Amino acid sequence: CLPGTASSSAPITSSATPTSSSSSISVSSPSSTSSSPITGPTGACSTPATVSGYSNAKLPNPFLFDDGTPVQTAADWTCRRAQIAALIQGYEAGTLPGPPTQLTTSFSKSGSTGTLSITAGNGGTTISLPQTITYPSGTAPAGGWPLVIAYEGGSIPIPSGIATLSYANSNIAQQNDGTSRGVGLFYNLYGKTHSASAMTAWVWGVSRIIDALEANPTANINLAKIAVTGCSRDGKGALMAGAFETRIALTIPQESGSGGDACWRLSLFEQNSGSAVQTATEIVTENVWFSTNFPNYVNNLNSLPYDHHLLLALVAPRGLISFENTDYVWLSPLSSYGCVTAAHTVFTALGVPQNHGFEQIGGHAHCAWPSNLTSTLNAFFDKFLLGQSVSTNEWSTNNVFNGVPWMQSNWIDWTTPTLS
Ligand code: MCU
Repeated sequence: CLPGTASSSAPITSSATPTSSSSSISVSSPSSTSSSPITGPTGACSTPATVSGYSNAKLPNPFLFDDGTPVQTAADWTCRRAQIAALIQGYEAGTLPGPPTQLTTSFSKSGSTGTLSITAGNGGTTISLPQTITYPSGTAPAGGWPLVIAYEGGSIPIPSGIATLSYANSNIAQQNDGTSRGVGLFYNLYGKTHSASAMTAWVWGVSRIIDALEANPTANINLAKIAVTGCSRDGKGALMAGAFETRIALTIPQESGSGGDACWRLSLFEQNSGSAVQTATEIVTENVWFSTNFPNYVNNLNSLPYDHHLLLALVAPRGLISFENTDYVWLSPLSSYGCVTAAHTVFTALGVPQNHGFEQIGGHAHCAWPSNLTSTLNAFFDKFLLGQSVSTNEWSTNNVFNGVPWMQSNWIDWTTPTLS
């Protein structure tokens, strides 16, 4: 972690009557990234893992298909979104598997604590990834409790009336350093050499938690009101979960910086402009957040037919609010701002710019929550988890980019269509 890391979160207390349930299913459906057939401009939607010969120094246009034809409708976006998801897996994330061949789950509750047992099997090998849910007190709203899945517990204050699940993502895939490659429950199931990066393995785990919640209605979680959050490396991971798992209603990456909110091309520019930021060439040497394929591209970023604005755009039209911290140059403040600005064009094109927020300030330690942002955060919770009709037009930066100006026209060369 960066120097000065701290965290805080509001305690939640509750009590409830004991309940239990269980479910065991065998599944063979495809992953959440490649569900029912999608049609593209010429019929079937082609989703290659890579685009050969691609070269672009600017941020790639979200509104062009891989073959360069324009994205013009919301249905087109469904195909374009599938293309982007395939590209991100192909270049930097590795393959996100769908559900395992066997999934056995059960739920029991005692007081305010729910226990979700999850056993996943894949041709003989099984792993167990039990989860604990902490429930609010009182009577659940119609449809069940909203839930925040917080990577390693998260570092944001969670309002009352929301259940929480502290997700031990590092047990699913370890993230100590380069020696963590292939270590963790996910790799016990799929093998040490599976192409999924640690962050991709974490997404798989989040999806299994939601599978288990679906299979156990006695858990009483509102499946339409699930949020995910995490800070720093776990903020990068939370963004990946929101991007790939469409059952998540609200994604809250906190201080994710490079590898999260930031774009690879912009971080390199920021570094070349004299700021000591984290770049793609550095990040692949530090940890196992990206696939073993990504180092093949980090010295030729122009060849990437995507950048992280398109990872962020995978969340659209669902809720997304990113928080960044300009006190830490390593997080790439200019890159994060430019990248979310580029992603915002997709939310605008889909008619929901207010579903995408961004706040970037300093004055607090890395992953410490600045209380002056709580009202922004709560607006997103109110709208996406608590069923309230509130404004979420939350977008600001303190423009502390260490003397490097954000020159939008140098990076964004598209106009934003209306996709309807
Ligand atoms: C901001 O997230 C990371 C960063 O990418 C790493 O370079 C650094 O080592 O750790 C940060 C972090 O996770 O801090 C808690």
